[in-house]
Amino acid sequence: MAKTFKNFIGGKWVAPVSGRYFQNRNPADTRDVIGRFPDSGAADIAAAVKSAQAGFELWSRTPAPLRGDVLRRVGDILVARKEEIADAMTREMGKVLAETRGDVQEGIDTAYYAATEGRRLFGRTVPSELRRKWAMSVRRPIGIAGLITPFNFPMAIPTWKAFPALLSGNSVILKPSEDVPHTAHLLVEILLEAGLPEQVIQLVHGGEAAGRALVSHPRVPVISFTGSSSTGSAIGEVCGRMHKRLSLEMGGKNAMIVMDDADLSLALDGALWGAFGTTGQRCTATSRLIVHRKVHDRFVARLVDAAERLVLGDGRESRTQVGPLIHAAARDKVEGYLDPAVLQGASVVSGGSRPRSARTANGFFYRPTVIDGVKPGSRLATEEIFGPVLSVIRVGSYEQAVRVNNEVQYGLSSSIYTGNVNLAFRALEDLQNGITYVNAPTIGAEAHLPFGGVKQTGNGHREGGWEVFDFYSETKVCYVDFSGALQRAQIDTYDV
Ligand code: UN1
Repeated sequence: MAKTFKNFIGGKWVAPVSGRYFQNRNPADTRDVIGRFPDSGAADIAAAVKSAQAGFELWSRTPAPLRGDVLRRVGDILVARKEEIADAMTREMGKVLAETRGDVQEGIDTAYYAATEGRRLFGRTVPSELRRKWAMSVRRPIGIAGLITPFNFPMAIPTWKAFPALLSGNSVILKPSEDVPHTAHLLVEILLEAGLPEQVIQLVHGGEAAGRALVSHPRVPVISFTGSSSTGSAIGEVCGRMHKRLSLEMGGKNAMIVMDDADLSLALDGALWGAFGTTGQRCTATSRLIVHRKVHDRFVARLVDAAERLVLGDGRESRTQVGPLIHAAARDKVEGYLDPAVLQGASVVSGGSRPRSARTANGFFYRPTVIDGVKPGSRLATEEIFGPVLSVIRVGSYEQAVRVNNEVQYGLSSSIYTGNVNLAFRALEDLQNGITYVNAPTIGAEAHLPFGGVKQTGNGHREGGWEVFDFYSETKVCYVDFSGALQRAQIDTYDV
């Protein structure tokens, strides 16, 4: 019998009010059940909000450096348990161990970065236009932050959101993806072990019902969501109506540009890692390869050869290079793009089918797929697939490459491989993305820099780095007049 997990609400591990649970299975072998997790709803969210309000009262008054100390201990525990968490994460999410170790590391980096921010959280002090008067700004906590996180970075993304939210003095309600509830459970255990006061964190498992209740609860003023553009729009409508602060991190259709003067071996390594790492299930995944015609045939031939040799399997086996997709619907979606009506004459030059081996028989595997001759503007060139599918688009010039990169609705990351320093810098200006890499693939953002995209990828906020603290704190301006007399701004100084 699979283990039954609970929500964490009101300082206790509790069953969902409905008494309903869902199963969490290993995507590499669906016979392996990780556990049963609460299928929560509005009543669980209401209880979580009540507790989080009490948590906020306490935590918002705790000095920021002390809040940081808790996060430093969280980082220390993550370091000590890195291997064990990576193993559990691969079991529930599927990506290979090297990547789940990286995922934990991203949480560690985020913890230590947030911990030190506790001794900065800078405000500003500026001169007043009046004599004997000070003017300054400070950061204040906001309230309860509702965090809705996706499956592809089961540890890193919850930490990106929760750690800066906590450091800024907010309490947190975390609603993780139904596909990776176990990693979230481990994270909450670690926060408690590190000394976070119990009511400051609530963990509510479940799907749409729980998410919807969280987003629309009037006592939750801050929502941060990473996931699909359609869910992001639905959340945005509610938050707009309710005047909530909302950070959205959504789709991508990231391109790698390979110019005719590129180091092709370097670009090949980058394309394989960018397109097929995490089985293509990153917001930042390389989904389009824009290749200069002078090197197109040579480069695609090498790419196909290397893609064919990638080893699929259980991410916990050391020879595995590519794990499964997260669930059947994700694989069905990928297969839909291989339909001749969608291909529109483009040719599948590698992959394009499920593997046929005993190792992959019980999981949601799909072969790394390269599709050549994709037309700019077609579905394969513009829609996010979130799977191991790379669309190759041939171009004749740098200008055309830029046009193709920019013509999609998304704008998360991009990359250019070139030996020409002037072109590299031009690309940094010309490519319409939140992140652009030179001679590196479209994935691999670091935790201490702002992360996010332009256009339909997001709504202008950034996660990570220094900017995320703007999102999770309110700016309060303080004036102190110690002149002992009424001084009127705009009037007294300029009175003639
Ligand atoms: C995501 O796919 O949502 O830059 C996040 C990267 C990772 C984060 C990806 N550090 O690829």
